[in-house]
Amino acid sequence: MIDKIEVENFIQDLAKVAKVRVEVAESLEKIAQTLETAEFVGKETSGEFGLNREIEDMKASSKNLREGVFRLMVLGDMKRGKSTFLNALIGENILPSDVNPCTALLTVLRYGVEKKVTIYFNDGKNPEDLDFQSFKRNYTIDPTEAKKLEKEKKQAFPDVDYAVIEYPLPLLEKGVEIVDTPGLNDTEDRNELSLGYINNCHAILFVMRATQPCTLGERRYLENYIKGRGLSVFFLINGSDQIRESLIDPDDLEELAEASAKIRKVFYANLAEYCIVDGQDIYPERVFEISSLPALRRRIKDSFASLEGTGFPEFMGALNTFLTKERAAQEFRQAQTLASQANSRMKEAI
Ligand SMILES: Nc1nc2c(ncn2[C@@H]2O[C@H](COP(=O)(O)OP(=O)(O)OP(=O)(O)O)[C@@H](O)[C@H]2O)c(=O)[nH]1
Ligand SMILES: [Mg+2]
Repeated sequence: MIDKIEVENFIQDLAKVAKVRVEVAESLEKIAQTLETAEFVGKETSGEFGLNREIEDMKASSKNLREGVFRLMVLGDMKRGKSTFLNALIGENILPSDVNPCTALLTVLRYGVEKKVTIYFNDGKNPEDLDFQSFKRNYTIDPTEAKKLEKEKKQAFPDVDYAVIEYPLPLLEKGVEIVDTPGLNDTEDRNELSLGYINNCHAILFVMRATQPCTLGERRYLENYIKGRGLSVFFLINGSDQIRESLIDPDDLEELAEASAKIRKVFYANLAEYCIVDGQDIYPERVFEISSLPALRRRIKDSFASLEGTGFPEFMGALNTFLTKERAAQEFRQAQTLASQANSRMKEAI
């Protein structure tokens, strides 16, 4: 009986959330339309306000709310294992990953009955469907090319907007999408590709390396791009298997425990402030030590293999709680942030 009441309550709550979602979507759309009119009138008279970005972001967010899309963005410095983490999650080696700079496109992973890749262009060209082999071959940059482009401050595929991979992964049902991004680096122009998409996402999976705890660059990205955006951030401390490899004696368990404790301390000192939600410290629900490569290897051999010891079960548990319990609150928080950002930009422009 108790179960039945709980299920009914749950369904009622979901219906309420769906209703509020549409209301918030309509409000955002109205604000965007009003600003669009203001831009149009301004253009004819005193000049534009320069709010096109805000208008686009609010329209995208309104569309997401209507369609029930919830987007998680995988972000991090170069070579932290972002693509390997996603491949491990899928259980197949689909996203390009390498020791060399590699991911060159924003790649959105969404639910589809058939496995499929589509490239979307920004120059009016029709979208291109291709197989996974051609996707890896044609849209991965080699290291010399990457260095050259970085020097020239050019993008690898300037005519591509993003790629979409459709995949029959249960996690992606119910409108969850995960975005793989090119690694951040110190070229602002290149980062713009990943960071420009943040406002289309609700939560961040920030991937770091256990053996390079919180580099200066990473602290800067968090400070400049993540703080104060109303985003929920999960921190994935990847490559935890490498701590052992880096010891003088990999079989010395005491040395391993000591090294791990030291690393944990550094992460806690730097990440704790990003894990305070409504005044509460929820660090254990936001920071996870994972080993993506061993997890991927196990899943490629056997898709039902246990991932015990790789940190994946713990992270997946927290992500599931987040997606079922906190998702709606996060969606509304993000809509509020976008509206108030547009408000302050408008005031500045006036
Ligand atoms: N030992 C170990 N190696 C890993 C792990 N995760 C990733 N790697 C390796 O690290 C290298 C980089 O991995 P990627 O997944 O391409 O990293 P990325 O962050 O997507 O790189 P960019 O897209 O170029 O920024 C690859 O050689 C992976 O095999 C891990 O958990 N353990
Ligand atoms: Mg990558």
